[in-house]
This record gives sequence, structure tokens and C-alpha cells, in this order.
Amino acid sequence: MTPTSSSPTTPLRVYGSSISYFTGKLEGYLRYKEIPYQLVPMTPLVRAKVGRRTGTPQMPAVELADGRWMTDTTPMIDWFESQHPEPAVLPRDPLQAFASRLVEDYADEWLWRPALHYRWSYRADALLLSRRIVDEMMPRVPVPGALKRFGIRQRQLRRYVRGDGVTAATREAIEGIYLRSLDQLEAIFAERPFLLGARPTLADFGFFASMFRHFGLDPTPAAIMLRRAPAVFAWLARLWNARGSRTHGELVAGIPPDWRPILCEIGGAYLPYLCANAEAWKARQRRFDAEIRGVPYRSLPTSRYRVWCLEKLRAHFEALPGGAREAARCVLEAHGCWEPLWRVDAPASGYDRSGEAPFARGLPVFGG
Ligand SMILES: N[C@@H](CCC(=O)N[C@@H](CS)C(=O)NCC(=O)O)C(=O)O
Repeated sequence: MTPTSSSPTTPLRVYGSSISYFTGKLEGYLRYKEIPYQLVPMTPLVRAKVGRRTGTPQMPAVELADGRWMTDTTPMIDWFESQHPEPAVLPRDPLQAFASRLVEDYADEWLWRPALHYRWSYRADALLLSRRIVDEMMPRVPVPGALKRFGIRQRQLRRYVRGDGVTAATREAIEGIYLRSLDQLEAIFAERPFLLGARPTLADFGFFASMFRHFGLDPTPAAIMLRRAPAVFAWLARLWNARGSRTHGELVAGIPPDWRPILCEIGGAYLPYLCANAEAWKARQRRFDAEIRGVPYRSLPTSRYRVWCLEKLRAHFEALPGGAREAARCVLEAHGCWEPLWRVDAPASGYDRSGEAPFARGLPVFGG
């Protein structure tokens, strides 16, 4: 059975979209693990059902054959790993596993803003992608197509561009995040097929979300990728085509030196952002300002979900066995990650205290 077949025996339903960031991440993972699934487009009716079943109308959501529902790709991948342990996408080496979780979280959350900015700020991209969204997810909504597409563009601009700190003062820095990511990944793929070696690991799937479904697909960032980082473009196809049963090979030992620029980005920008967000959450502010590497972000939406991200990163560090913990501390210190990982005193999101995710009621990235 092909992964996207619609056979009634398909055990797994993935509710999402063929242009969605996090749906692409999960699809890449399921294909690699050779877990068959059926992709069900998020029409308004499906979206309402997903909201009722998972608590959050976000994509992807997964319905299991036994009727249970899951949301949020990070805990979902953890759960799938517990059910389908081989080939493991989390490296066995605890230091590499921790670094992979850190990079996955960074790629998931910090590349979101540039991805959404390129899609909705550039006219050609916005026109094309609003058409794809409407055709896939709203074909039967009884409103003229042009109006639906206009409505989508306005919504996305309001929420994810203007509403997420993209301004004349931040735009260049936000595009710089994408351009540097290309350079960082290009250097890695000059050495080996995937981020840590001859097969994909969690860090690959983290970067895959933005790179596959936004930067490699939308006209403006895709043209940049083709010119500036063709090895990243090749990696997208390689990962989409990877299968656990045939994509074999070793991982490198330890944290490779070409991961350093990514870790510095995490220490210099992403973790300080998570700290500012966590302080805003504690102060019950709905929006906050933050200066990240001299860039003045204004009126960012406070994200309870990302407070939970910070808590989880800390918990993963604390769960490391003694030797790996020391090694991880050295790596974090060397890249400016240690201090911001612990800067905020008790960042309590209050989310999923009993550890039920991905079966817990979902928490959207914004709001919730
Ligand atoms: N942390 C979640 C994030 C999922 C997410 O934010 N999905 C986006 C689309 S890629 C979404 O559904 N956004 C809601 C909306 O725009 O209404 C995950 O990893 O699955």
C-alpha cells in the first residue's frame, strides 16, 4: 500500500494539508518509518471535528485505528517511536539525542516566522499558495474563489506576519534566519547525506517542516534555495524518498563541528526568545517586546506552548545520565545555550502535567 492510498483498510488517518509545515514534517517521518497513512484534507468540517477530538484545530492531527486521536508532531513522533522502535530516529547516544531534540525544537519554532513571512509577504507566493489552500481545503465553501483567496491572505498576514513581529525593522533579520539556515545545512550536506550521518534523525525531520513545505515549495524562497543551496534542495528529495528498510548507514560520533553555527543560533537567538516569551507568560502579558541580537521585535504574541517547549528542553537535559549530562553542559556552554536555558526561574506552562501528550488536549502554538 502506498502511504497516501485511500484504501478503507488504511489504519492511520492524518488530517492536514499538502502545503502545511507540520503536516510535511509528520509525512516525511511516517514515510521513512514505512507507517501507512491516509492524508485527509482539513476542510472546515474536518477542522471542526479535529478541534472537538483533540482540543485544538491544528494540523496535523492523527486518528488511530482504535479511535484515539493525537495532536502535536513532537510528542506524536515520540509515541510512534515507542510503537515502531526500528529504525530509531532518536540517536542512541544520549548526547546526540539531546542535541537532536534541541535542534528539532529550534527548527520547528524559530523557522516558522521566516517561513510564514516568505509565503504571505511576497505577492506571487501569496497568490499561488492562497489558491492551493482554497482548492485543497475549501473547495465547497459557497463563496466566490477570489474572495476566499483574499480572505486567506488577509488572515495569514494578520496572524503570522504583522501579528508575529514582521515589520520594516525586523524583516531583513527574519530573512537572514532563512539564508543562514541554508548556508549551515549546505555545509553539512557537503559532508554527509543527513544531519548526523547516513540516515535521517529527529533533527532532519525538524528542519524538513519549513524547508520542504515552505522554503523549497514557495516561489520566492525556493528560487533562493536552488541558487544558494542546491544540496539542501537535494536533501529534501532524499529525505522524502528515504525508507527505513533501505536507507541504512552509520551516524557520526558526537556533535559534529558543522552543527556549531546552528547551536550558536539557538544560544544567541532562539533561547533568548524563549526566555522573553516565558517571562511574558509569567507576567500574564498577551504580547511582549524583545530585543534579539539587536533586532527590535515588537508586540510578539505570548505562546504558552513555547513555555512548554522550554520546560521540555530542561526536562530532557535533566533526564540525561551523569556522563552525558556533563558532556551536554559543555556543548551548551560552548555555544551560549547554557545560561539562557536556565535564565527564567520556574517557567510553568501548566500544560500536560500528567504527561499525556500527544493524547492530551492540544495546545495551539499561539493562544490556548
Ligand atoms: N506544535 C504543533 C504545531 C502545529 C501547527 O501549528 N500547525 C499549523 C499548520 S502547519 C496550524 O494548524 N495552524 C493553525 C491555523 O493556522 O489555524 C505541531 O508540531 O504539530
